Amino acid sequence: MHEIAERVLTGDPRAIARALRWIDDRVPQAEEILRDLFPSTGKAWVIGVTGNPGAGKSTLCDRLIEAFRKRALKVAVIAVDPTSPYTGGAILGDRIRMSRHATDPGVFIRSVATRGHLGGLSRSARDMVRILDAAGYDIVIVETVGVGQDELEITRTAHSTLVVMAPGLGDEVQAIKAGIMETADVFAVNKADKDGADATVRDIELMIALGGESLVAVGKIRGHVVHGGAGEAAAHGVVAPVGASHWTPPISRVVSTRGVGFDELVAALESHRTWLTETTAGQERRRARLAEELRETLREALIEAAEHDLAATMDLVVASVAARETDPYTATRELVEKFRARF
Ligand SMILES: Nc1nc2c(ncn2[C@@H]2O[C@H](COP(=O)(O)OP(=O)(O)O)[C@@H](O)[C@H]2O)c(=O)[nH]1
Ligand SMILES: [Mg+2]
Repeated sequence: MHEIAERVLTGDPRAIARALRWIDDRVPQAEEILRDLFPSTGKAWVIGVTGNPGAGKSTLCDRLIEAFRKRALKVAVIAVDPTSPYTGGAILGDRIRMSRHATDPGVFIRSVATRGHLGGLSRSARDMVRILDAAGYDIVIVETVGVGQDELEITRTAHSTLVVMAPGLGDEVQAIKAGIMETADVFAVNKADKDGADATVRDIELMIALGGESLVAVGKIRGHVVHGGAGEAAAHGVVAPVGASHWTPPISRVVSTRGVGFDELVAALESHRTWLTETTAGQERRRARLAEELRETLREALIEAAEHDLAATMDLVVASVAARETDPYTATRELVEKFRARF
């Protein structure tokens, strides 16, 4: 076993930081470590936190850390931030908002820059989660910066996705339409101390109620199990009974700046975790995610191998397609056959 992997297993923060950096930089040792550590993963509960910038995600994460620490659980946070000039300060902001936990050995906080490596980010996030999982953190929180497609990808690596909404941001409904509904396992309406929180709750309830069949269909395709038409239960923050085949996202009102409503929020998250582990639908979802990951890594590895093996032939084939001696369709089929013949 790699020395760094061994040290990660003992929870050594410096080894953890090193391993995370290797993943971020995509150095070859990263895969070696991930292979070594994989058998020791699968224990942590991974919570994705997403929502519009300014909704209060970092402030809320700080309170979640507090709530889980009170329950004697070790917590790690990965805050994903793009290093754009507009949000460059966000990294520092996240650190500051959670800084009171910096000296607690049961808490590990790390900001990750997106650096524009789009699709690769969800893979990096997933691999980083595995390091923290192997290192013994009971809870790994992944805070994303916004609600775009990338963020949705990242939260899909989570077991439970918490969508943070807040009154007064104006585009809640837009964000919901953008695909958040099929990702949300629990909603937090933050800034419940401000006017408009009730309206935000109603918006979400409405979207859940209107979601209906189309959401269920989309959710299944994406490996999520979403139940529409159950606004009634969600309306009162009632958590769906364990054993239900569908999950209805509950809505919790919180005031993150003051730490109000967090017992309810943690209870809502915990009931989702129980649903995941104890129902067939939940177990299927976890399996679907792993299958998806495997397909993704296989696709990448195959493309890489094929491009490598066929590099020499490619130039010739391109030339003969250009000369109209063959067509791209036949050429592709012949290249695939040539590649397969190697096995
Ligand atoms: N009134 C009020 N303000 C809040 C609350 N939670 C966060 N904020 C403020 O909202 C702003 C954005 O918070 P932040 O956690 O950085 O949001 P993020 O961009 O989603 O991570 C900060 O000024 C917070 O102090 C809350 O519950 N009530
Ligand atoms: Mg933040």
